[in-house]
Amino acid sequence: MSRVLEGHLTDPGGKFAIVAGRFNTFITEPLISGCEDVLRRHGIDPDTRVDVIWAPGAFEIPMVCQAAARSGRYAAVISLGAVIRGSTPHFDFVANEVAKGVGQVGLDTGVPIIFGVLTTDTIEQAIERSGTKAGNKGADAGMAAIEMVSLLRTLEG
Ligand code: INI
Repeated sequence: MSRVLEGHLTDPGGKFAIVAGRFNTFITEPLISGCEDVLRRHGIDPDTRVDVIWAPGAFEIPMVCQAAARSGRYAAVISLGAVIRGSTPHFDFVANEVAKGVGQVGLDTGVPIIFGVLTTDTIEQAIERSGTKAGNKGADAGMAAIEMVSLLRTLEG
């Protein structure tokens, strides 16, 4: 029988940072609420253990995540943003940079950085994923943060 190592969905302790993009706040605010709600329901009080840090837009999210991770204050950093396709190639540049950058910060710092940035073709798709019929990706990101902190503790211990 194999030994199975996995993260648990119980409070792993420590503080959490949510790094959110101000661009498309009508989407990022409900993502933050969903994330805070799931953390709270797992025993992590947002008033004392969660900091929300605003970046101007998704493009800047990786650099802010890097600063938060390097501060040593957080068990995990959760990135939340909304990149919505328009009629110019701008979407592709922003979407590619944020995905690549967030992944890189996690590997460089060893702090779990969760990717909760929506990249959608339409505003409707973003609305669906921020607390309506396709769930709330902010809540999913909060769960992934708890699981990753727990998993890394298991692997390190
Ligand atoms: N930022 C977003 O977070 N979402 C978007 O959809 C978006 N679009 O499409 O332009 C966006 N652009 C701003 C970008 O993230 C930077 O803040 C800006 O270019 C300044 O560097």
